[in-house]
Amino acid sequence: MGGLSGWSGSMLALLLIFSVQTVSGSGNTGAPPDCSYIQTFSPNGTSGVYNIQPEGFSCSFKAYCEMGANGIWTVIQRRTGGAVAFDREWAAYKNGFGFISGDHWLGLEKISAMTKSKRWKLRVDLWDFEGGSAYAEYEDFRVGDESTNYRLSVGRYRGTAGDAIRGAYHGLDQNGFGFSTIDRDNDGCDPCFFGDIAVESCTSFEHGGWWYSKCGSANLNGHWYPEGENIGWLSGLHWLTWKGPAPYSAKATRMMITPLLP
Ligand SMILES: [Ca+2]
Repeated sequence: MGGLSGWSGSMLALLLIFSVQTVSGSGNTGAPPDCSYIQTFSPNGTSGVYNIQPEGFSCSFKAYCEMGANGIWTVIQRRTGGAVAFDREWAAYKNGFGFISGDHWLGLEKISAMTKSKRWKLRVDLWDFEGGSAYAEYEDFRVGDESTNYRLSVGRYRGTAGDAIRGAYHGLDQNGFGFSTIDRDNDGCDPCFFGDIAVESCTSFEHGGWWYSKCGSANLNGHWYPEGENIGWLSGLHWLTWKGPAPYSAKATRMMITPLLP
C-alpha cells in the first residue's frame, strides 16, 4: 500500500503540476481534478499524496493516489489499525479526518464533488488476518450532495468479496440510502429488530459512519479489532458477503475511485 520510495516521484509530479498552474492561470490552483490525471503530469508516477481539486470545488486538497496495474485511483478510505478513531460526527465525515498517507476518511463533500460529473468506479479492497484478500468493484459509484444526506448510488458489481452493499440479506440494500453518523440518523430503523434486539440507531449498534440501511451488510468505518479479537463484533470492519455468518472484522480495508472509461 505505497512506500517511501515514491516521494521523489511525487515531488516531481507536484513540481510539474505547479508549473502547469503558472502557465494556465485559470484561477484554480492548477491541481488535477482527481488522481487519474496524475499520469498526464508524471507517466512514471508512484503511489503517494498529491494535491487534487475536483471541478467546482472551492480549494485543492491532499489525496492519496494509488497507481495500480488496473488504473490510477483516488483513495477515499483506508484502515490499517486502531490509531485513528472512526466514531465521529457528521461534520467530521463531511470534511474528512485522519492522515492521508495512513488511515483516513477523505470526506463526503469531496467525494460528492468528485463524483458529481462523469461516471466513476468504486473499488473496495479487504485484507484478512490469514494472508488473504478480496475485492468488490462497483460501476457508476456516486455520492449525492449534502441535501441528499450524501446518498449512495452504485451500479453493476463485480469482485470476489460479494456485493455487501446490496446485502447478504433481503431488504438491507444500502444502495440509494443516505449517510448516517452518531449525530445524524438516516438508517431506516425506527426501530429495527434483530431477533429480540430493537435497534434505533445503526451507528450506536455498529459504530462509525456509513450508508446504513436497517443496518445492512457492509460497514468499513466501525472499530478496528486486532487479530484474535476480530470475529463476532458487528461494530467491526465487516463485509458480510465476504466472511460469515459471524461478523469478521478485516485487518485492513481500502476504498478508492477512478473515472469509469466509456
Ligand atoms: Ca434510526
